[in-house]
Amino acid sequence: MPKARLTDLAVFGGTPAFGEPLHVGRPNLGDKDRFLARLNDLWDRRWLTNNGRYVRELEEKLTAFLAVKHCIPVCNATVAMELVIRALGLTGEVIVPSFTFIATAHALQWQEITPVFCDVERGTHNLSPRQVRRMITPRTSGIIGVHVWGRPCDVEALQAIAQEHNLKVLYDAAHAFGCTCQGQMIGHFGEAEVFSFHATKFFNTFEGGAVATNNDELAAKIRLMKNFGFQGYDNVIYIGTNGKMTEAAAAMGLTGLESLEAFISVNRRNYLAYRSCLAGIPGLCLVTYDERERHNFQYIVLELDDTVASLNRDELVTVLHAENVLARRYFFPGCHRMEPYRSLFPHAGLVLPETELLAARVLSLPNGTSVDEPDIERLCGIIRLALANGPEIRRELLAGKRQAGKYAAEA
Ligand code: T4K
Repeated sequence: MPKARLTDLAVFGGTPAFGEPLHVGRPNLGDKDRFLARLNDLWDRRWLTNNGRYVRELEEKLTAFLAVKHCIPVCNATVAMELVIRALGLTGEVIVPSFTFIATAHALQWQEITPVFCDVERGTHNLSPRQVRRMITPRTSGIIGVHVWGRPCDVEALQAIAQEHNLKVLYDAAHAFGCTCQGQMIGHFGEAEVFSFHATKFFNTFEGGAVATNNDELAAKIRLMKNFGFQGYDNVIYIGTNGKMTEAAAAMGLTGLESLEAFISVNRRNYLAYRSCLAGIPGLCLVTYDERERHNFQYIVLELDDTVASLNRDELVTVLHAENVLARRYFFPGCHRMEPYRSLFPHAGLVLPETELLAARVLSLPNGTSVDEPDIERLCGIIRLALANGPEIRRELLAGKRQAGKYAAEA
């Protein structure tokens, strides 16, 4: 039954709309039997990792899918970024958005390179080329653009800035597998692009990632570096780490690739259902995807402008969580407000007004193959009901907080 009255809402004591939590980031799974057959096979062959048959097959398929020269599977996107940053010889300062997952900044700081947080554009949520120019210093060696929600950065403008200042550009394409930019698959831009195949991503290998590049020399370095620098038995010719993908992960990837188009079509169907169910709510807007490009439609991202809407983002998230809809505040509060960056750069927020605004307004809703249209209708009905009754809900939430405070004081 759709919720119609205020008292139906769980924050007012009603029964939660969903018996089981509805997560953001539930994995998309391919054909179980195909996956288990691959597991049986690798088990029988006793080949579990170290560039085995499935990793090589996955590499071939990814390279063909993206039509790039190299797409090298690795254990996760964070290590992939660390490898590329090191292989490119980045030093000093690298310009990155703060409106990203913390891994983008950590991949630099881990190697004692300073992430210089740059503001994003409100419309695209991506690095603002105009602001990038302002952050360049004599110590800058590179720029990391993040294709947030799979929507491409302004790759032309970033490339032009890089050329002008002799900087290297690489992209964190963690969200952007299967997406295009000006008709070209993401994977072709900058010196290299890094994908995440984490369980929560549109396409997953449990944990995993890949480095895509058209640069042969860079690819050769990455291949060495992800396997401790080994060239053949007993011969280490370069510094390295362990960035290898396992055979079980590659088996998952090969299985997922077979269902890729099905994942996209479910995501797109869901996205369109959200779009029609949420149309016309004052102060609420759903992030859009450019119709001329290919997208994976994985991210259902809302921006709630509380100067217009009757509730702010955090109040709406509280209402949804009470209903067992575990909406997420990606990327709150912004990397610059997390450690160690908060202590290192306590005033970074002063030059990040758009980042701060977005971090306060944005929320992500569930998508993928574990969500269907009736779920979406029910979920959007709650959002509509909540935003139509903002003042009453705000009062109730405040009263609840006061109660919680009172009990805590008594305890
Ligand atoms: N760059 C960007 C822009 C990124 O977004 C990410 C990762 C990276 C780089 C780094 O990529 P990797 O090194 O991870 O390959 C999650 C993911 O762990 C992370 O990969 C992702 N971005 C980030 C946006 O989201 P958390 O800490 O929010 O994850 P967690 O554990 O809260 O999981 C999210 C939800 O997914 C849960 O509510 C439950 C559901 N879930 C999760 C897993 C793992 C499942 O239903 N099943 C599962 O197996 O970071």
